[in-house]
Parts: sequence; structure tokens; C-alpha cells
Amino acid sequence: MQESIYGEYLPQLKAALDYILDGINDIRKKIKEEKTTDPIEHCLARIKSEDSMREKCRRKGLPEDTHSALEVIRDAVGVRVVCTFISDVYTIRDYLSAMPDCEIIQEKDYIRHAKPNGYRSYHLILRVKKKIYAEIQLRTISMDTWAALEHQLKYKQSIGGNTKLIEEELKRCADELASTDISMQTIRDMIFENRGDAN
Ligand code: 0O2
Repeated sequence: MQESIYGEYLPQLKAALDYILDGINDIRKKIKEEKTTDPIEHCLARIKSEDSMREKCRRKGLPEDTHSALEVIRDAVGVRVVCTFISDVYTIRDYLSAMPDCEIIQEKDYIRHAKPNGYRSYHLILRVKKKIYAEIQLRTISMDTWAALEHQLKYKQSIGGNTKLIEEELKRCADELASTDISMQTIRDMIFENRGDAN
């Protein structure tokens, strides 16, 4: 049987994932207590499968080994946090940056700076306990819906004919969803202001 690309590090990857999930649960509880609203719609977590990791190494022209999987590619541990409103994405980002034994190594704000295809999400690479890297994707329900559908339809796949039209339509949907996110945020802020709650 082929040896795991993660070598002897699988237990450490699992421990890092649990550490992050516990941290996110604590953050969620704290925000719920302070603001009386739940900032998280749902959360998904995974250790990237052997096959996906090997495929990613090949795609990036890297040797299929533990060094590539853990030190060069830094999303063996992945958590997707689907947030309620845009402001929740940034609130959770701030709490994550203050989490003990976790440092932010890289941030990509594809919400303020959407990818040309319309993809929106806030990506963080964290290093847990000075050792294990993890990718956290923070996004709203709308952003998640678009990414899931786009992933099914075309991400990393050829879409055959009508490519330009299909890409334009996907981008249009992403922009419409982004505009709805902003409207929902405005409605939320209005309701909070009327109630006199802190934002
Ligand atoms: P999978 O199969 O979802 O895990 P890298 O992380 O090195 O591949 P990059 O471009 O620097 O490359 O990272 P980036 O942009 O932070 O994207 C990493 C992850 O975000 C991807 O992981 C996807 O999950 C998601 N993503 C990025 N762009 C798109 C997009 O256009 N559409 C969709 N649906 N998802 C996207 P993987 O490992 O590529 O794929």
C-alpha cells in the first residue's frame, strides 16, 4: 500500500483541526453572548484527502511528498466558516487573529477584491502551534452558494462551447448575490439601530 503523503503527521493535522474548531466554537459563543445574534450559519472542516493533495502537488509541479503537502501547500487542514452577514466575516477574522497559539501567515480578501470570475471569500492561512498550516475560508451564505454551484459547474473543468457567455453569466450572478449581501447587511444594521443594540 502507498504510504500516506502526510507521513506521520496525520494525528497532528487532526489535532490542529480540532484546536481551530474549538476556537471557532468559543468565538461563536462569545459573539452570541455579546450581540445576541449567531454570526455563523454553518461550518465545514476537513483534512484534504490523499488523492486531492496528490493531485494538487501534480498541478503545481511539486513532488508528491510530505514536505510539499505540509509546508508548500498549506491547506491540508481546511475550515470553511459560512457567516450570517458580511460584517460577521470581519468580526470572526478579528477574533481568529487574537486566538492563542495561532498566527496569521497570509490573508486574501476576495470580498473587497473579488476574483475576476466573481469568486468572493476571505481566506486566511493560519499556523497552529508554530507547526501546522491551516486554510480558513470565511464567507456569507450567498458567497458560499455561488462558490458551490460554480465549483460543480466549472471550477477546474472545461465547460466546452459558449465559454464566454457562461463565464459572463456566472459573474453576473456573483455580482447580484454580492449586491443582495450588501442590502441584507443594511437591513440588519437598520434593525439593530432601531433596537439600540451595539453592532
Ligand atoms: P479545493 O478542491 O476546493 O480544495 P492554492 O490554494 O495554492 O490552490 P491560490 O489561488 O493561491 O491557490 O489560493 P486561493 O485563491 O486562496 O484559493 C484556494 C481555495 O479557494 C481553492 O482551493 C478553492 O476551495 C477556493 N477557490 C478559489 N478560487 C475559487 C473559484 O474561482 N471558485 C471556487 N468555487 N472556489 C475557489 P483548491 O485547493 O484550489 O480547491
